[in-house]
Amino acid sequence: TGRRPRIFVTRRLPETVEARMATLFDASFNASDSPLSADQLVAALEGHEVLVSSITDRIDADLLGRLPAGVRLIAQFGNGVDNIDVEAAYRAGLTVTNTPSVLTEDTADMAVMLMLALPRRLVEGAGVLLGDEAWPGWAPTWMLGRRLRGKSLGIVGLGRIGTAVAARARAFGLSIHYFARDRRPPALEEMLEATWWPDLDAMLGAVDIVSLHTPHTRDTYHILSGERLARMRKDAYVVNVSRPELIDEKALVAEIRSGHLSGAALDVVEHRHGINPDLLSLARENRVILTAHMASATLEARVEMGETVIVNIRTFMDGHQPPHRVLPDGRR
Ligand code: 8YV
Repeated sequence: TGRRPRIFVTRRLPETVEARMATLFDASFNASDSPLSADQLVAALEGHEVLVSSITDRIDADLLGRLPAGVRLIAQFGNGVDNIDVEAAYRAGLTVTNTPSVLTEDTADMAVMLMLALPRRLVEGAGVLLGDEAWPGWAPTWMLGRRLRGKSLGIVGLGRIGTAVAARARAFGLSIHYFARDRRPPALEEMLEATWWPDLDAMLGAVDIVSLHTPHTRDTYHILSGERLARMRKDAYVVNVSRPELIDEKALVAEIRSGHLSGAALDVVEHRHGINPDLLSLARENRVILTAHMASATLEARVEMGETVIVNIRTFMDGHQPPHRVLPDGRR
């Protein structure tokens, strides 16, 4: 049925995804392993209708204003779309889609993995046998961490991923608390035995672990501000597999340094101007675990993300509402 959609893909994707895209579409790829600059992206999009973007593409109002007129769809390979000015895209008549759901379980696994790794000193323990000094062997007070069972978990944002984290955390004996603007359905609360806190400050003072599962928006920037981190319980932990912008990193470092917080496990950190050296020092001292934005990095998730991008493109190009359209706040 007619011409094949002309798509441009900004990053290399798993082989099977690229192959399917090349079969279904008139597809061009950025063949390098690095993101493109704004100028390169604008030039590359000439003659294309669809931009397949990733978190490493900054699609702001300025770039949107410079896009070739034929571009009609921005199909993000990813769940979060905070790299895209969705409001400006909407006003420019462009459709934006994302790939939710398929990465939920893997991302939740990563959050729980970090939640376990931190108090049980996994990274530190794994390093001991590889160190320069010979391991002296077991002792009764060797490598003592803290028990997870019986602690309380405060989830910020009980959406798809937050819910999947809660379900796992229950199996580890954590009690579930959540902050969200709107209370979630009673059936979900009952299933998770979850307690709703309409006031984030109040929840922060009541839980042992805080895990962030909310997108980065204007409203959530530094949602864990210095003031809020100071409100957390002594010896509490922070886990973040969402976006670095949710935490005031400097304040987090200070709260760990002062001995108020026990530590943090972060899959996402600010790195545009290099990673905060104080955060790296804390990681070297094993008070912080830093991983390299890999919560959805399974082959399965990345292939399914690619397939979701394909479905979004096909339905849109066939003139239908794509299944995962992203609208600006307050629009339907
Ligand atoms: C991706 C993510 O690695 O989907 C997201 O929001 O952070 C990750 O799953 C990345 O965003 C790909 O664009």
